[in-house]
Amino acid sequence: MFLFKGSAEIHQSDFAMIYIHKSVINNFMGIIKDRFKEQADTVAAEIKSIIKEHGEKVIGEVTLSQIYQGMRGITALVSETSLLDAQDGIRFRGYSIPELREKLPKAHGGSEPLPEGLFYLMLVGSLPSDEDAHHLSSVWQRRSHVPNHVFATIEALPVSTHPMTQFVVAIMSLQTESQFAKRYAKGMSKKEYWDAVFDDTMDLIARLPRIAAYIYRRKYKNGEHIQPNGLLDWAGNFAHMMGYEEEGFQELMRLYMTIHADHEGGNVSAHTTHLVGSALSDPYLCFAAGMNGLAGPLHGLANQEVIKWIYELREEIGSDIPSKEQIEEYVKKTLSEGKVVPGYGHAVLRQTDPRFTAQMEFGKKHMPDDPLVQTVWNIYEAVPPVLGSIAKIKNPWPNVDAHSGALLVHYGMVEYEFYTVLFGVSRSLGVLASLCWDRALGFPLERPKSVTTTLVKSWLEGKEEIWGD
Ligand code: HAX
Repeated sequence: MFLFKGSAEIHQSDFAMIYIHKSVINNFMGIIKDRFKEQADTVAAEIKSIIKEHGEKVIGEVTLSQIYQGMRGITALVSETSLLDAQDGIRFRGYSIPELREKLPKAHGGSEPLPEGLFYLMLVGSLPSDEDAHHLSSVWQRRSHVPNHVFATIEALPVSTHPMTQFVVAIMSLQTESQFAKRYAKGMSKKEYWDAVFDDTMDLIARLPRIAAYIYRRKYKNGEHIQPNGLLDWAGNFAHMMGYEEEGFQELMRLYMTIHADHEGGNVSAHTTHLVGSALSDPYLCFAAGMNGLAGPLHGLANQEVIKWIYELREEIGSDIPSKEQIEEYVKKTLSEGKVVPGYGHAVLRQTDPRFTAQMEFGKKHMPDDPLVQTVWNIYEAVPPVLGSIAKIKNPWPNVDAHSGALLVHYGMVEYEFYTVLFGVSRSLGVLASLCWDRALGFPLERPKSVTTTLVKSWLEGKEEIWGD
């Protein structure tokens, strides 16, 4: 048995030389679990007193437009892991992306944050030490075994099946391993829900890179699979299993897995995971549901759509380096055909997404002369003025998906249909940390009220009380 030593100076390169007993890892799991539970108990007590003293405080009002138009701006959820500001973008437990890139633990020799560290931050609520993050890498390595029937289930699908569908089917087949489902079936006390969800969360996150890499190699690399490397961190090993050994790509995966992890609670993948969890569906069922939402083109699938759109643009104008004027013309054509410009706009953000900026900085450092990356930057100059001139579009600025594909293509990952799976692996960190919080805080079944347009009309005619029962 191996992996790590229990000292603060542990590095990824040390892993090869260090053997440790399983019980030490289990003990560390216990430490994270204890820290999480301690935090959750404190917050649960605070919430109890907030509801007791201020439960009737009105925090907003709801208009008819809002219920007909996607519930924008209705504050209706509590999600502890991150908070989105329309101007400043996402903050994870108060830390912005630039702050996290500086403060979170890194792989040895690397300069991008380890997603393990972000997960710890979202789960426990405070920054991890280097040791915490590296130990989490080891815990996930140890729990990453994927049963054979999952691979057999993937193999039962036609290879042409979209990678996101393969991913969701694989997650569903892994549900056989749910501790929560097993313990619930045996008769588990409410007080233990969080504990079983915590265990499932760790197992599921640990196993996702193996599953995603399997789908990638199956679909695009003739089924020539690559065994995990137990010496690498979670994202580095994911890169390795997909067949990318370059340090730059591993660094990109660490950044990618960090910045895509969470975007507060109301986005489709996070909200769906949370909603399904409120029925006490186990984390596998919840996460698979969330991934079905991520697979939509207005959400996570936008990352594949961006690259597709750029390739079509290049083909149409017959050049790999379209000018800003040519891009502008193509944007107008896209709009005139009744399509959206992928990678631009956001339901909440009203500025350039800091996740876009982080990727742009990565591009400037690692590949400033790449023509596709430069095209992404030219699009960034050309698109906002065009979208900004259309009154109905509230945010003409790029979101996270506008940049990611070009960085992947630079390292040779050209199979854009796979990109949303990468997003999904990352998103597990945020939505499952949130699910642990949901169960630890004892959040109940979610059941908002819906109405019919007939009822709305009778409200407007004064025939029915809006606040009636
Ligand atoms: N291109 C063309 N039209 C756009 C647009 C864009 N990029 N962004 C918004 N609009 C349109 C909307 O389609 C809507 O038109 P209709 O009223 O005719 O339906 C109108 O402008 C108002 O939209 P909005 O209020 O500005 O934005 P929404 O909150 O309704 O939608 C979306 C937000 C992200 C769905 C939207 O901006 C969009 O479709 N963008 C392109 C797809 C995309 O990049 N999605 C990824 C978003 C980030 C994410 O979740 N990643 O996973």
